[in-house]
Amino acid sequence: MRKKITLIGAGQIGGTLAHLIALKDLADVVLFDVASGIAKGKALDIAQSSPVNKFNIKLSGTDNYEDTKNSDVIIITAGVPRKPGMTRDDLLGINLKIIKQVAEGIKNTSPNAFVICITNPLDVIVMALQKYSGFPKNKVVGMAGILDSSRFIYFLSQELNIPVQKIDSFVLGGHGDSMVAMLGSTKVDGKKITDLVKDGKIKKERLNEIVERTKKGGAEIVKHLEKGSAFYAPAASGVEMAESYLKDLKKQLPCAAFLNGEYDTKDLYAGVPVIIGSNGVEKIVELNLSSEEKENFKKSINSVQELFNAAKKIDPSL
Ligand code: A3D
Repeated sequence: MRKKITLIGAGQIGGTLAHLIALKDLADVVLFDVASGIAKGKALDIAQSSPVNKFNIKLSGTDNYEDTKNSDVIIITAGVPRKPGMTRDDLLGINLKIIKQVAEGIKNTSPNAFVICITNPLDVIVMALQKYSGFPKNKVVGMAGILDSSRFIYFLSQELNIPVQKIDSFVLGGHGDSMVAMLGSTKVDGKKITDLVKDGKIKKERLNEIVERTKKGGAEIVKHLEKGSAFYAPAASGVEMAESYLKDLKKQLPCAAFLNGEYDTKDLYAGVPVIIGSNGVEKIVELNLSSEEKENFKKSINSVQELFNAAKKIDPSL
C-alpha cells in the first residue's frame, strides 16, 4: 500500500516539501493548513504537473484533521516564519500556541505516525510537540542539523573548490546562534579539516568565518528575501528524514532528538547524529568530541534549556 505523508502548514516549506515528495514518488500527500485555499491550491497545482514529471502519488489539500488520519509521516511547518531582525526565539510564544493545536489535531488521528517538526524555535517546539501529543520520543524528531550541516558543507565546498559530495561534516547542538560545527568530524576528500588548517590549505581565521556564516545562515537568507525565510534547503532536509524512515534506510543524520543522558544531556531535545529507520530514531550516535567541542556543545545545550524554561513560563503545563 502507498504511504501517506501529511504536511501541517502549506506555506513556503510545506509547498516545497509536497513538490519534492511528488518528484520522488515517495508517498501520497495531504497538505493541511488553516488557510485551506493555500493547501488546496498548492496540492492541485503540483498534481497538475504529474503528467509532465510522471509521478503517480495523490495530492490533496484540507483544513480538516480527519483527512490526515492514519498518516505514516507528519511534517510540521505550521507557524510564523522569522521576519528581518526577529530572532528564532521571538517566535516562541506564537508558535507554542500553534503547536499545541497541531498536537491536539494529530494525536488521535495518526497515533502511529513518525513526526518531523520544522517550526522554530526548533528544539523547544519539537520538545513541546512531544509533550503536548504524548507520542513516543523516538517518533518525534526535529529537522535542523541536516540543514545546518548542509549549509556548512556548501560554504566549505565553495571556499575549497571541492564538490560537496567529498565533504563530510556535522553541525550539532541547538538550532540557534550557539550551534556547533564539529570540526573534529569534518573531512574534506578524506582529510581532516584540522589537518588542512595545519597544512596551510585553509586559514584558521577563514574557517572560523565560515563557521560564523553557517550559524547565521538562516538570517542571511531572511535578509535577502525581506519576506519569509529559507525554504528550499529546509524542505530538502525534511524529505531526507522522511525517506530514511519510510524506506528503512537507517541513515545517520543530524537531527533534534530527545536526549536521555547521551552527550551528558538529560530530558532535552538537541541536535545530535541519529539513525533513522522504520522504528523512528533507532539510535543516538555518540561522537568523540574534543574538549573545545564539548564545551561549545554544553553552551548550546544551556541556551536550549534556557529557552525551554522560558517556554515553561509561558505554558506551565510543559
Ligand atoms: P510560511 O510560509 O509562513 O508557512 C507557515 C504556514 O503555517 C502558513 O501557511 C500558515 O497559514 C500555517 N499555519 C499557521 N498556523 C497554523 C495552524 N494552527 N495549523 C496549521 N497551519 C498553520 O512559513 P515557512 O514555511 O517559510 O516556515 C515554516 C516554519 O519553519 C517557521 O516556523 C520557520 O521559522 C521554520 N523554519 C525552520 C527551519 C529550521 O531549520 C528548523 C528553517 C526554515 C524555517
